[in-house]
Amino acid sequence: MRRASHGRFAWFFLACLLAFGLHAAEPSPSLRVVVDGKATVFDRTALAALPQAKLTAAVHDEKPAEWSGVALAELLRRAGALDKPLRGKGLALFVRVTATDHYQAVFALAELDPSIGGKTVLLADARDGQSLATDGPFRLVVPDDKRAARWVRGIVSIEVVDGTAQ
Ligand SMILES: Nc1nc2c(c(=O)[nH]1)N[C@H]1C(S)=C(S)[C@@H](COP(=O)(O)O)O[C@H]1N2
Ligand SMILES: [Mo]
Repeated sequence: MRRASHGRFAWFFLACLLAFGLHAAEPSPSLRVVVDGKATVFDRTALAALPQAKLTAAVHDEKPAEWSGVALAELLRRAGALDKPLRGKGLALFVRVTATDHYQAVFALAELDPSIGGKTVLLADARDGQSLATDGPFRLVVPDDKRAARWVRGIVSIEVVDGTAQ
């Protein structure tokens, strides 16, 4: 009798340990930003520490929503790109955004450089004050594009790629 209840306790203890271990091992949603081959990982906490931006925009004919997050140019700056106006070979750099479903879209880094294109591209983590669910945790919002094709959902990485060719 005694032994049985000890046994049950041991199983319960092991189950708790396993549940805790699995929970601790579950990665917090994050994205990789790669500049000059160097990766910086941003999770929600790291992104929340960057200057926050908001804008109102709609996908297709949907009701406009308020999107909030971090300007893509600012994120790239924190990861080591766009620290100064692009010149020379920098004008052939591009930014490749990759999603969980392997969807990919690119922007010229010059499009995003505030001294050149100054295009508004937001890395959003919330819509109307709510965290993004299936579209997230991070997606792009590109209000000046005519179609929402580059509003990449479920972003896993953002890489600055050298597009120069001889
Ligand atoms: N990861 C991922 N993002 C994506 C797509 C996709 O297939 N996969 N489709 C794009 C296209 S073509 C459009 S029009 C918008 C649609 O955004 P919505 O799902 O919020 O309507 O998402 C864009 N982002
Ligand atoms: Mo689309």
